[in-house]
Amino acid sequence: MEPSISPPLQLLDQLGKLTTSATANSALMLISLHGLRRIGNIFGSRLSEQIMHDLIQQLECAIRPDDRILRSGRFELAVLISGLLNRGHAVLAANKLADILGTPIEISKKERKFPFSIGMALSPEHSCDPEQLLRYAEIASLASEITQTPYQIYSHDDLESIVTDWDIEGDLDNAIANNQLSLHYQPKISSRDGRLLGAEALMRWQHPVHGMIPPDRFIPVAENMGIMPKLTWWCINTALRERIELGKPASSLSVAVNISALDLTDERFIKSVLGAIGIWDTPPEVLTLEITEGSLMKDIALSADILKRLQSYGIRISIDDFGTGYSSLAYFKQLPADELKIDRSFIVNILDNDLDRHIVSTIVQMARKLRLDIVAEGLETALTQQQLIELGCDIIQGYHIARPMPQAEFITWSKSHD
Ligand code: G
Ligand code: G
Ligand code: MN
Repeated sequence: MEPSISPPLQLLDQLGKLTTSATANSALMLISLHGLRRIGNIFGSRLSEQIMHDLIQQLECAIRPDDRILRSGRFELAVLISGLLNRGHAVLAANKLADILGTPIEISKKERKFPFSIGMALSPEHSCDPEQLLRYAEIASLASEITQTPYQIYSHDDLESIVTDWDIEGDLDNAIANNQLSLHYQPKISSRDGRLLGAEALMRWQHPVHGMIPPDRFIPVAENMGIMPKLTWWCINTALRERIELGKPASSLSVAVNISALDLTDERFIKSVLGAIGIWDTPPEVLTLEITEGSLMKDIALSADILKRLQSYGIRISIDDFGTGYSSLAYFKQLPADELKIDRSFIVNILDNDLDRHIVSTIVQMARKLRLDIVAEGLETALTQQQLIELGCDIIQGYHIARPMPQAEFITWSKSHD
């Protein structure tokens, strides 16, 4: 028996015919019915096939006679819409189809809505070549899935970010070995007398092709790849080693390292931190671990336990971006903490927003009662510093004091600051 050609190739074949015969603009929409796969798993293929069949019929009724629907996979459809006057009409068509797919279906006496995504590429705007068009629609469909929006029209930015993510993934694992990572340091100082108390270490990645990649961009990728523990390990060791090189004030200077919530899902993290302070002969109380309040909420019991055990060795715990995590005080109570960092979104506005000023003032008072150090981050002006002193905030950090800088620059800065 001859093997039948695969659905994607069939689709390309059909697309070729349709794009050459289509007179005006056309659009290719790829519909992925993620929810249907689940229904198939739970209730069996007979039901998912029945639903697929009904959906195709409804979609057929909604499109024009010249348009085509093809089944491109078990849970995928391709819709080719032709004769579009402009992009706006493609959006109208996508909305119409999304409405149909978003209508709840009754299964086992329950109304269920199931997730789907639609990616759309336009011809000739994006490409006239069927293979390119299909690729672009697939990328848009991925963007629709990631952003959880009913549909996305292809944009070159989507392609760029998918390509760089892919590049980043490939290179991140080797970034440590290839010496592409470094730490920048941002001072934390006493708000009253300006004394230098410590520094926050912030990771930087100098990529050979993409240049400086900010941590916001590569840390989520590292988390997805499962190599975050390795990066954190590098970060802690580098910060402790470089702290020794800081010179005169280093013996009392504390260094803060950001850790990821994922680091706190594995008890081996404790050993790895203790190992690092052993190697670098660091007094535990000069190492602070900053953890974002919001990121912890998933498995609070285990994370809190790991943090408590680290704290019991004298390592300091700082709750970063405090106030943005939607957490209740009951939840906060479970967390061990030595320091709270008030998120910079509150600090930026304290001069002209009464509510933000009250919030900061309340956090400062609470922190005092709990005997926690309180740090204001994102301090950008002298007036704000004055206001923070009045509110009782002891420690400040922000561009007004200094931007994060490479270690050598930080050494010079700390000498001239004395
Ligand atoms: O440094 P900015 O310098 O752009 O940092 C952006 C964000 O990345 C901040 O929220 C910061 O906490 C985070 N970040 C920077 N360095 C590290 C790091 O070494 N580990 C983790 N987990 N986060 C970091
Ligand atoms: O989330 P975390 O607190 O770790 O974030 C540190 C981030 O804040 C880094 O990206 C750092 O560059 C940035 N940052 C530090 N000081 C300031 C400041 O004064 N203003 C602004 N907008 N960002 C700052
Ligand atoms: Mn931080």
